[in-house]
Amino acid sequence: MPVIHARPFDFTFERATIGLVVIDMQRDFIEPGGFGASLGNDVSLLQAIIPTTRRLIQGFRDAGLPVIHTRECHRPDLSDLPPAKRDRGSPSMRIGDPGPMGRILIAGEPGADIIPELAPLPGEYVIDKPGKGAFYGTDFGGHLQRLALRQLVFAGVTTEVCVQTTMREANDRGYDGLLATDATESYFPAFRDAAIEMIVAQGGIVGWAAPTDAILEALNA
Ligand code: C5J
Repeated sequence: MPVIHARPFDFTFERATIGLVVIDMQRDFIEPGGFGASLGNDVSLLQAIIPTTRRLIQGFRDAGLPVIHTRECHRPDLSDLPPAKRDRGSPSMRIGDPGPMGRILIAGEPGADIIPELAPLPGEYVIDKPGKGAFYGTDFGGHLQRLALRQLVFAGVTTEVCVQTTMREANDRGYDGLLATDATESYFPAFRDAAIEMIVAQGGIVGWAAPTDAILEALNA
C-alpha cells in the first residue's frame, strides 16, 4: 500500500479510499475587509498558503481523487447560528452583520464564497457548515460514506479552530486524518504550530501531519 512519510509515523492509504478536505478557504477569512480582518486579524498570514493549497488540490484532481470543500456560513435568518457564535467575537461586527463583502458569513453572500484562486470545480462537493466542525449539522458524514473514503487529507483555515475540530470529529468516527502542514494556517502562528503538535502527539492521538511535497510524492508514486 502507498505511504505518505508523515509524523508521527508513515500514513498508509489506498487510492480508492483517500480524499482531500479543504476547510473554509473563504473570502470572509482570507481577504481584507472580511470577518477575519474585522476581528483585528492579519489576513496576509492566511493568504500566504494559497499557492501551496492550490498545488495540493491540483495534485488530488490530477490523480482523479475526490476534493471536498467546506464553507463556514449560516442561513440568512440566522436560525442555524449557535449561541456561542452569535454572542461572542467582536461586538462591532458579528455574524450576519453587513460587511464590505455582504452579510458576514451568510450563505450566498460574496464573503462566504471560497476564494477564486481555490474555486471548486463543477462536481466537487461543497459543504456549508454552521459549526466549526464539518460533521455538525451537515451531510458531510453521509458524503464520506457514499464515496467510501477512509483516509482524509486536510488543508485550510484556521488550523486550531475549524481544521482541528473537523479532524477530531473525523478521528472519533474512524477516519484516518492527515494534516498538510504547509496548506493550513492560523491568525496566530503559535496556535498553528501547537495544533499540529496536538494532532501528532501520543502516537497520533488525533492523526498525522506531513508537508504537501510528501503528500504529492506519494500520490504520484
Ligand atoms: C474560525 C474557522 N476560526 N474556519 N473559523 O472562526 O476556523
